[in-house]
Amino acid sequence: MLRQMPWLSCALFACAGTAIGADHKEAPLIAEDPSADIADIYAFVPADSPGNLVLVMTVNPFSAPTEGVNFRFSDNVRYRFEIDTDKNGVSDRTISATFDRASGTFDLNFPGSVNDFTGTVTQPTEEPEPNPAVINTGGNGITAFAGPRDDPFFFDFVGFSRFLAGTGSFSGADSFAGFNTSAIVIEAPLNAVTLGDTDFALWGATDRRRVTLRRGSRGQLERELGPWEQIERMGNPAVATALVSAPNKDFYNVGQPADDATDFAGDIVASLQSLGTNQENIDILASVAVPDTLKIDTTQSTAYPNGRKPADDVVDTLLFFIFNQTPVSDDVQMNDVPFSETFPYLAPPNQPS
Ligand SMILES: [Ca+2]
Ligand SMILES: [Ca+2]
Ligand SMILES: [Ca+2]
Ligand SMILES: [Ca+2]
Repeated sequence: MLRQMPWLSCALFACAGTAIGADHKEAPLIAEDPSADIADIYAFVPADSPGNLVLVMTVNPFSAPTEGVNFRFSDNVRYRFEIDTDKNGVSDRTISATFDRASGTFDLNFPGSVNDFTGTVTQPTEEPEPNPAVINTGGNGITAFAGPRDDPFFFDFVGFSRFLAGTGSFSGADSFAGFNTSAIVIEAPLNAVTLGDTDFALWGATDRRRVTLRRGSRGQLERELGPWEQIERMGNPAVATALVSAPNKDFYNVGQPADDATDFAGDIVASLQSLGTNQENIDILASVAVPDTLKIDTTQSTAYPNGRKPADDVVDTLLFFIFNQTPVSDDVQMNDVPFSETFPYLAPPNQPS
């Protein structure tokens, strides 16, 4: 299909000088910081618990199973889900996680702190079998998991790159197959997330603390922890990777969704125009991506772009609108390993044999 689209240009996926994914290594600065680099964000209503919401954040993209024990959450990163109940691009409620490697635990913080609790991290291992998933249970029916999982994203980006280079096309091979990520999965009653709003938006972000190391007046070594500073964010797959221009990708990551229309809509529209997307479909994609938040109406079934389930073929959905509602597929329709029907929903990590 893509061979018949000569107007397809390098604006999509190929010219960033970074790897290509949903949000994997999408910008120069965050690509150097894997444990804070969000690969994907998901939000969905689980089939067997319609009053609940599941939130997923994956980091450490392209974790190789043979080096599994080196891919962990950082003690110096705060992992955030921002909940935007009135969909104006300004956060109204925050759910965050911070990690303590020495104790192997993570602290989950909920709005108003009433549901805060500490969980145990599922540790990576290089044994042939992964460690069993530790499912942590807090008050108010909240469950949480943090640890290695198979990367739930699927896409033939190699085929796409070869097509753009004029040397090949889609082969149906999932470029993310066999790689892991570090995943945070939280399932909570909707009232613990939104105070009862059923139609809202959300995004993920990571912060690092500014750390000052110095020698004190008596010659002692001192370490001072400064404020948290946002270094990464993600709402929809492929927006930062594909539609924000290369010079603006780092700026996008430190920005706020409320500013997206001012700061990045021009970039996004120009990228789509260069791909031949017409105004009708630019308007549809802009309603999804500007501001770059994941919208979800929990009274409707989850299917991207109404929320996002791990199984949703988001690449094909985006290609459909980018190419003016022409069905286009990378021929990868599902993840390389089955998802679980039950918490934590993502597949266990790939292990070295
Ligand atoms: Ca990222
Ligand atoms: Ca808001
Ligand atoms: Ca996978
Ligand atoms: Ca696909």
